[in-house]
Amino acid sequence: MKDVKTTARKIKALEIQGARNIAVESLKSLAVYAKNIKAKSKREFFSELKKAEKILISSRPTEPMMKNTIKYIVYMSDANELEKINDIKKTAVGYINEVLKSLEESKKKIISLGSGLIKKNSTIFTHCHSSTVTAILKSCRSRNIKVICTETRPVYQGRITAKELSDAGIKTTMIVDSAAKDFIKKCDMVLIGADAITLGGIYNKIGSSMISHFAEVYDIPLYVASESWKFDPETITRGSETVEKRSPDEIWSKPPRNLDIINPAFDFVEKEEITGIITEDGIITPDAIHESFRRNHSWMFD
Ligand code: RUB
Repeated sequence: MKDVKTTARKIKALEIQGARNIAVESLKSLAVYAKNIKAKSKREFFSELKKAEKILISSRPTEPMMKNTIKYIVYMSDANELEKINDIKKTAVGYINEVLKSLEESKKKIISLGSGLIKKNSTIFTHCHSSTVTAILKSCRSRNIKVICTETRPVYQGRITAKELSDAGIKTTMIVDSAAKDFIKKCDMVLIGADAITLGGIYNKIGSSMISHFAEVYDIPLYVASESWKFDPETITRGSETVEKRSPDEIWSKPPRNLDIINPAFDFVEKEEITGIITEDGIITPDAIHESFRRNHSWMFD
């Protein structure tokens, strides 16, 4: 369980950040663990696998991509007649590799679709660090694009974006989050990632809803780059995600006594403010992503 615990700790500490990286690293640690589970029966094997599932999922409650992919692996590995532990292990690891491969494929499709939206000499506004967004932007580096990125308080994931893009030779400007309004106005497009997708919209890094409001006010198209794995089926009945609140220390490590600090990690962008979600199934609306999720992941609705 060492790898699983280390990965969960790194996710909590933000050493691993971004929905996709979190899902990929969790799956990799689960593969190492599944290979080494010492179980005498199928029941014992799945009980151990589910312990790891719980540890990983609870490291970041607002991450359906990690939750959905792990649940898929547990479900598929359990849904067969195998009894020999070695066969069960091989099957589970096989499903993990299959999902990791499919994530690579879907990322390629998203990059290709996203890149099709970005015109020569255009200016793109982004927020936080989304590996999907930076991959799209880097694929357009020969088009003389400019990127405006926020620093992303409180823990500055915008610096990861800024470094990645400027290292790739893209003209990148960083602003403080609260300067967003006047810069969005001058952009051709806002492009952000997503942590979770619901019927009503998407969740992404805190500040995303402020950005989407300004994009709407100034009539700037706002696209979200995300795999359909980020749709959260639990929100079909529950409605919304529970937004994780992070440590007040991230905002002020030695605050005055009696000061209340609240540090939500994500906020909600309503579907009316989203021009399109760039997914492996095409550029679609949040409503359509629900259908695409149901089609691609029918196992969840059995
Ligand atoms: C990261 C964040 C990213 C999404 C999408 O927040 O909000 O925009 O996770 O990223 P944090 P990706 O840094 O708190 O994890 O496209 O890489 O899945």
